[in-house]
Amino acid sequence: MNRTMIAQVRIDEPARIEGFLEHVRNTRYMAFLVVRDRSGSVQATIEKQLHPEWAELLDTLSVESVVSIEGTLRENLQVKLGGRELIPIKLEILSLAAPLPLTKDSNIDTRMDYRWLDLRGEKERLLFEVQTCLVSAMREFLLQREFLEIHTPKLIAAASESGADVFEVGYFDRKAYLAQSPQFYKQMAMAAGFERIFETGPVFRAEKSYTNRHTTEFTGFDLEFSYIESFHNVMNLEAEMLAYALERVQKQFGEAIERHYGTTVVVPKLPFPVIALPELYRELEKRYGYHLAESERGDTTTEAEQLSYRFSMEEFNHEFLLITDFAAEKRAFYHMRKDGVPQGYDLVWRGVEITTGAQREHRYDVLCRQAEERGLGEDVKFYTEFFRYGCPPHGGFGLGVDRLTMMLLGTGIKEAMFLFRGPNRLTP
Ligand code: AMO
Repeated sequence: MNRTMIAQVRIDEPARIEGFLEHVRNTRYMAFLVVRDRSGSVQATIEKQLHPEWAELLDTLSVESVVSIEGTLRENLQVKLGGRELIPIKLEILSLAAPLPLTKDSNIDTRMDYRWLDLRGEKERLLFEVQTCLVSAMREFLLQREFLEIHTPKLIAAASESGADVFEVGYFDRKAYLAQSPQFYKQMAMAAGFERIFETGPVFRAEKSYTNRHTTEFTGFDLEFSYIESFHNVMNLEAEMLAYALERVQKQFGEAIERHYGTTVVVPKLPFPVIALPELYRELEKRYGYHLAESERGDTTTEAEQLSYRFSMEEFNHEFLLITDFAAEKRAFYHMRKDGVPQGYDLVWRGVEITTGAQREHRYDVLCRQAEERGLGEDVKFYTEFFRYGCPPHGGFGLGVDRLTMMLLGTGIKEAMFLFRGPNRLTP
């Protein structure tokens, strides 16, 4: 008999189900087994005197073992789990579980040590259903607009964002680096005439940060497109894409997210509010007494990002805030500048940065000059070459998928990733 998903089993029809044992209650005359697969759970009810041959097996059964049960589903309104129970005629243990090292109250590090057990919960599974929905909606949005999906190398010859925070790896008899961003290659695709591309893939940062939003390896959702007039085209595309994806998530999972995570999914209104960084600092000081020395105001701080959520809600009734006009020395050398001001932005959602985007400098001479100012001349020569033989004006952004998921559900970054990587964590 073929396996049937638990949610598909029909009353009075024989079926075979397979799954984990969520709960075992073995009494003198009766045994109750709650079996869970990816579609749901059901109780199997065993009248022990009808199956003396299972006595020993039932005594050994432990929670989270994997079982296969054949039987017929009957209606029984006394059963709490959906008013139905499976009456087994065959019972087999496929894999016996050792006593569990994890409880509901285990701390986050123990949960990470046994992540595969932690992930068996309905709440944890939901997170990945939501993430799948989110990423596939973003992909769909871009495919509808004729973007190509590309896959760029993660082993590279030069640091892609800045010399600091880069992992060095042995590469035969020389050194290579793990990509801190697909930045160089998504721009190469513009020089190749692709016009519109995106990529979702691993991004590495050798940052010794121990916050709930930093990790040393994350999933980036990056895109780049040509023939833009300014970085406002980039901001608008991102806002539209996020509104599209969040609407999908709200429809499919809004209720479940509310129930499991206590967070409301709000479909953001378009356009997203925009504010220049100096103006934001003036507002934060005026409204909340947040003071920062003038010399520090070229970049956002963690506190400023957090406060900007309050500001954005009060001023615009919007969870998202686009921040522009950062100081040139705080931004990457490849950002286009206009009167010295980088033509880029950060997108902050519920007080945490989720994206950096910009129009790029596509003029070869200007780009080389900006690279040299940072002492990057030789290292990035392979990259500046992309702009020597004609390249359209272009821009794009990099969005952290883990940050996006975490802000959507209101978790920390460790829970929002399949497997977290940090300065102290390389396993499992
Ligand atoms: P940036 O360095 O801002 O920009 O990275 C883009 C986005 O990636 C996420 N992110 C992180 N997520 C988890 N842990 C980290 N340590 C971490 N660092 C960054 C954030 C961030 O907004 N090349 C540019 C993008 C571009 O201009 O296209 C870049 O990498 O969500």
